[in-house]
Amino acid sequence: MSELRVGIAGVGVMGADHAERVVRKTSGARLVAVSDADQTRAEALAARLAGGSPYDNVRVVEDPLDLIAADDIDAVILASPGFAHAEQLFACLDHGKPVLCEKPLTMDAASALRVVEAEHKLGRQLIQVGFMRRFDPEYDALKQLLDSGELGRTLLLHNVHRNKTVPPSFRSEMIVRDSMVHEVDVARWLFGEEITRITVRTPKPTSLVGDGVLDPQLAVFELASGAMADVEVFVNFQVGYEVRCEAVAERGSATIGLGSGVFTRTGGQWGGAMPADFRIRFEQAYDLEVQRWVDATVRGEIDGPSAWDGYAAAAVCEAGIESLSSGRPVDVALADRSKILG
Ligand code: ISE
Repeated sequence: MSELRVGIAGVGVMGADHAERVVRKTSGARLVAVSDADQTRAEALAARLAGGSPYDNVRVVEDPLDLIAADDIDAVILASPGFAHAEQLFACLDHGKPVLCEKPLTMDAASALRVVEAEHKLGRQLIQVGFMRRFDPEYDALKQLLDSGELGRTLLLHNVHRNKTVPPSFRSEMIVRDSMVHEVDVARWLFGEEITRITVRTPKPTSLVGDGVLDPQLAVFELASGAMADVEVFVNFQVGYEVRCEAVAERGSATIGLGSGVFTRTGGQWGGAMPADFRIRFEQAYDLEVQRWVDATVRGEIDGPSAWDGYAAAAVCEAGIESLSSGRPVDVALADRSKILG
């Protein structure tokens, strides 16, 4: 396979971004087709990409399942809404199509586990989950530092995750499933172990979004070894996009996410710009994620978070949503990995 022919299902904010990325920044891949529940949006995107050959023939496919089945599509990027993922992932597995699936893998742990089992039955990994922070150079450097053992064993993570604003449709549960899920993955990845318990507490909510949305949220994750991670997620922070992570280890700590943008000191003041959203802050991570997914897919592999990682995150978020309403710690019900994957 010399050039990977890619189809994208769902071209809202993230899918449209990935379409541009595949066309303009990714080598060894070619965007063949897009689909979206909003046909007009898909057509507008295809027209926008039609600036010059060879991309002036990106076609719009009405049904995402037809896009997945198409003979001229080798691999799929799923950026459709989370509730559509399960059906589309099963279709990818049925057709043997490698897929880069935006998070969440699916909406609940039970369906995510069915996806893991179906992929395992096929005997090869076709699913990679879009936890793009693993490709961010700062997170990557932090992971390497912690793994080197230079700071001793890692004991704690403190995380901050703030969006400037989110659409009004963003409910309290989505703060767990769509935003906090990134820290769930970061904690599992940096510690290299599973989260066994989660507590989500809700401080006084911001008055700037009404309708009972519990924002910000504070969560504590407990990991199998007894290590812990905390995170403040505040998705209507108003100022800009901010993601920080401090790892505390036996012989020191390391922080990332302090220095995005130009930091100035002048006229008795210091400061810098804040990115408006995650597409700017994590642009390099998304670029690397897609390029490495394309390269690995051509080799017949995945290179990043697996279906199991997507399932484990879904199981933690499900427990987190339960804790969101009770405020109490909830144990994570995770299937036995060795029994499922052998
Ligand atoms: C969004 O869907 C993302 O995935 C961003 O990375 C996250 O920071 C944001 O809170 C989510 O809404």
